[in-house]
Parts: sequence; C-alpha cells; structure tokens
Amino acid sequence: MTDTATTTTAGLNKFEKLKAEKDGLLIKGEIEKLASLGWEAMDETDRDHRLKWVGVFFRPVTPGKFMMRLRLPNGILTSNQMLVLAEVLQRYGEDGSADITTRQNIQLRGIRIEDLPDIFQRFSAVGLTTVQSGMDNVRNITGDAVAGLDADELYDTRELVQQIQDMITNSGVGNAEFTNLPRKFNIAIAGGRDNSVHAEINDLAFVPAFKEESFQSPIFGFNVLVGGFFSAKRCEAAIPLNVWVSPEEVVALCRAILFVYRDHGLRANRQKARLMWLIDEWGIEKFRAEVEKRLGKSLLPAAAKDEIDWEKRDHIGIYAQKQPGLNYVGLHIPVGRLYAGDMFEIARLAQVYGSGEIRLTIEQNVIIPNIPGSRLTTLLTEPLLERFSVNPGNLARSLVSCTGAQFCNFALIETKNRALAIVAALEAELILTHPVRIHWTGCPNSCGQPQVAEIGLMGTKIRKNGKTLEGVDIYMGGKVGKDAHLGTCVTKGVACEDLQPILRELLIEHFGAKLKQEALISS
Ligand code: SRM
Ligand code: SF4
Repeated sequence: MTDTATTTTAGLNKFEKLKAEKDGLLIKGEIEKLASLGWEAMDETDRDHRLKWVGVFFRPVTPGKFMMRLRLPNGILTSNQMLVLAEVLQRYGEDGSADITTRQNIQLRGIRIEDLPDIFQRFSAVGLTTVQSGMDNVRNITGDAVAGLDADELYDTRELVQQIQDMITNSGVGNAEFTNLPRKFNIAIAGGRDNSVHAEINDLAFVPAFKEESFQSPIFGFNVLVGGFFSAKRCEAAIPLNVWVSPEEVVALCRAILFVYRDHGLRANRQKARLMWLIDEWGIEKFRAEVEKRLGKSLLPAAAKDEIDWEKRDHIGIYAQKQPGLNYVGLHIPVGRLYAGDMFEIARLAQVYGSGEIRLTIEQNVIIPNIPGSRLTTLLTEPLLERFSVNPGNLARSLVSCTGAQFCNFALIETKNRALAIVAALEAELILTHPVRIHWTGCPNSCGQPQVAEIGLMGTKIRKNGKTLEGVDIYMGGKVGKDAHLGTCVTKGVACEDLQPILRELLIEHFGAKLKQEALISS
C-alpha cells in the first residue's frame, strides 16, 4: 500500500478502507493463487471480506469450510446447473449442504478453498455466476416465481430481471462500476397481482401499474418504490418515488439510482449507509431530482394506483399453467435445506417430468414447471415427494428460517432445526384450517424477515434463573401481498425452551387453531 493510499483512506471506517485499498472484484484474478496458498495462509482481509465479491464467504463457525452464494436471477436455474451444484457438494460428504435463501437463491456449504478454480470453471461452463453476491453489492434480483406460467400475470419478469443482473454484473463477469456501493442493495420486480417478491422490503422495487392518459388506453408499466430495508438498527418499508416507468425504462432507471446511491450514499457510519438514510437526509423530492439528473431526462409521476390487489400465493401444490395442458408443481423444502442427493433428484424430476427448468421461491421452496397433466400421477409417486411434499401441514408449509447458529457467526440462536421441531410439535397438537406464516431469524439482521410474518421470531439471548439462554423476541402483524405492511415486536425475551406453549396460545387466540384433543371431545 502506498503513502497516498494511507492518506486517502485515513478516517474511513474499516469497510470503506478495505474497499478503497483494493477493489473487492480484483480478488477474482487471484483465485488460483489463494487456492494454492490455502485459507490459513492468505491475507485475512481477502479471506474474510474480499472473497465475498465472488460470492465466497469465510465461515468462522466452520473455519476452512466456506459458503458460496450464487446469483440466480428470478430464482430460475436449469437441471444441468442444479446437477453441477450437486456434484460440487457431493465431494464434501457430510460437510456439503445447500440452502435455498430468502432471495430466491442458493448457497452451498462445506466448500474448500483449494477447489475454487475447478468450481468456478464448472460454474462458468453451465452459465452460473456468484459474482458480486455479498458485501457492498447488489444482491440476487428477485422476480415473480411463476413468471411466464401464471395465466393472471400482468408482466413476465424473467427477462427484465436478467437484464438488470447483466447490467450490474457485466453479464456475470463482474462490473467495477458497482462493486463499491456504500452497503448492500436489494432489487425486486413484481409481475403478478400478489406482490410475490415482497416489494416493500427492497431498496428498489417495481410494482405493476397502468398509466392512464386521457383518450388513450392504459399503458402497462411499474410504479417505483425505494428505500425498503431491514437492519439491526432500523427496519423500514419502501416508500413511493412518485415515478412510473415502462418496462423498457427499468434497466436505465436501476442504473441511475445505483449511481446516485454509489456517489452520494452515506458511508461514514455503516449502520446508516442503506439507501433510506440518504433519502432521509435529502428528502424524496431531491432524491428523485438527482435520479432524473443522472438519467438525463425527466420521469413521469407514479400511476394513480398499482395493481397489487391479491393475497399472496405460496405456490406449494399443483397448479395449471397458462400453457394449456401444462402444470407447475411446488415442492415444500423444509426450511430450504438441501443435500447433494436431493439436488440430483430435483434435477432428475425436472428433466423427466418437466422441461428441465427449476425455480426457487423466496419462501425457500422449489417449483418444477412445465409438467404435462398426464405425468402428474406418476410424479406424485416419486419417493422424493415424501420429504418434499406438495401438501405439507399448515404450519410447515409457510415456515421460513434464516441460517442461524449452525453456520452464521452473527446468530444468537440455532434456528432451522429448532423451527422444524417446534412446528412439528405444534402440528401434532393443533388443528389449523389455514396456513400461518412463521418466520425465524437468528439475530436482528433479519435475514429470515420476521417483520413480514404473521408470527416472526427473532433470536436473542435471555437470562433465566441466573443462566443465559437462547430466546426470541416475538413479532406479529406482518402482512404480505395486497396492503402489505411490516409486523412489530409484541413480546420480548421468551426462552426458546418456553416457546411452544406460547405459540400454541397465539395460534389458538389469533389464527383459529383448535387443540386436537378438544376437537375430538366435541365431535
Ligand atoms: Fe442476510 C448478513 C444470510 C437475506 C439482512 N446474511 C448476512 C450474512 C452474510 C452474515 C454472515 O456473513 O454470516 C449471512 C450469511 C449466513 C450464512 O452462512 O448463510 C446472511 N441473508 C442470509 C440468507 C442466506 C438468509 C437465508 O437463510 O435465506 C439470505 C441470503 C439472500 C441472498 O441470496 O442473497 C439473506 N439478509 C437477507 C435479507 C432478506 C431479503 O433480502 O429479503 C435481509 C433483510 C433485508 C435487507 O437486507 O434489507 C438480510 N443480512 C442482512 C443484514 C442486515 C443489513 C443491514 O443493512 O444492516 C446483514 C448484516 C450486514 O450486511 O452487515 C446480513
Ligand atoms: Fe445470520 Fe442473523 Fe442473518 Fe440469521 S439473521 S443469517 S443469524 S445474520
């Protein structure tokens, strides 16, 4: 590092400094070298931070066994891509696992640094990229999970989501224009009437809206929302930018907003670096004006109303597609956890019964599209569907969980296994007539989105009888789909060991659940 660099980085926080000293994307050219050096010998900043620019995450909980985060625009991949992911995991035996994430994406675990050159080669051969998927980059871009399949959709989001990803990542190769944002940045495009992407929790979201001009038929486009985010310090729903754009203008608008955020976003304090903090400081009018300046043209005001007027669907089960004779089948993947064997099987099912396409949902489940009606009965007899059901219980069906203590060093509690165990116990004692959306998150960073849940559980530490125990703060009131709004904390500091009866009461009191025993007596 030169003296000049020392001077120019003086006073920057640790993360701004490491980015100023060496752009994270440069790590891409050093993979061979790092692979032969090994994880213990390499520079710590490269290992703990810069590798995230190529989607490789050092895990202090499992040192030497890295996590790899893909980018799967709109949550879509081919069975060939799934096979490559499964093959990569297979070599790690019990250490190898994968998670479907809350951004329609996949993370692989157990990865050894010495294998990275080979893994990247395999990924590139099938068109997979991990670039810019962590740290101060734009995250996986979410789109409608049933885009192009849903007879009622307003817009097929697939191509647009891919175009935005290509613009941001230079078609998956990496794009230095966007590798030093003030913080992470989330983008989503809704194409249906049910806001399947949770537009309101993204830094930038596009929701379907028709522009009514006098004497013309309404034109399709999107109203734009900005500034939604969750963090340990603050959670906000996105607010209207008062802009309507046609689909053709979306990529350019994303680009302009990202430039404004990159060049003016607050960087001094990482707790205050997400887009909303800049909007707070400037006011939405000034932010909008700066975006127009960057875009080089004025923007139309928002359409009077958007088209989000349905309750959110969960896509689990069998559904007819808009293509006559074809169906999509949503498989419930408990808390999104997969192993190599599961992934080989999912790829096989997609090939044998569908068109080879696989989709992921932000509820951490899988959709296999394009299955002819005549193949459905046989598909339902496949052994994999005993574990990945098309008809799970009403609590399991909507259960979402972040990674938690098994792999995440921010975690205050274990999440995934506990979430499954508690839901199984509750389903054993209760009758529920409709799904209840329960989300677990291991710490206030809120990766498991407890604020969008009907019952959200956020990990914390509590003191009970002189001991420190794993506990949760309970959130309620999260509403998704039409009239989406965030839930709030209703009870703080419940020990996980005391949680089941408390959830039982909440389900009885607020969600119409009945005790199986009582139902038996009264019948
Ligand atoms: Fe997250 C950091 C996992 C979605 C808010 N998140 C992390 C890290 C990288 C922390 C770390 O290095 O250990 C976690 C990796 C753990 C691991 O080994 O898996 C992690 N986040 C996840 C995933 C895997 C949760 C899941 O089980 O699905 C999700 C990956 C999405 C993806 O494919 O890219 C994930 N994270 C989210 C979401 C939900 C969303 O995007 O809809 C949020 C809240 C929304 C938001 O960001 O506004 C979220 N993650 C955070 C934050 C708080 C951000 C902030 O502004 O403060 C952190 C901490 C940070 O960035 O400093 C964080
Ligand atoms: Fe880790 Fe906390 Fe995110 Fe869960 S919410 S994955 S524990 S950072």
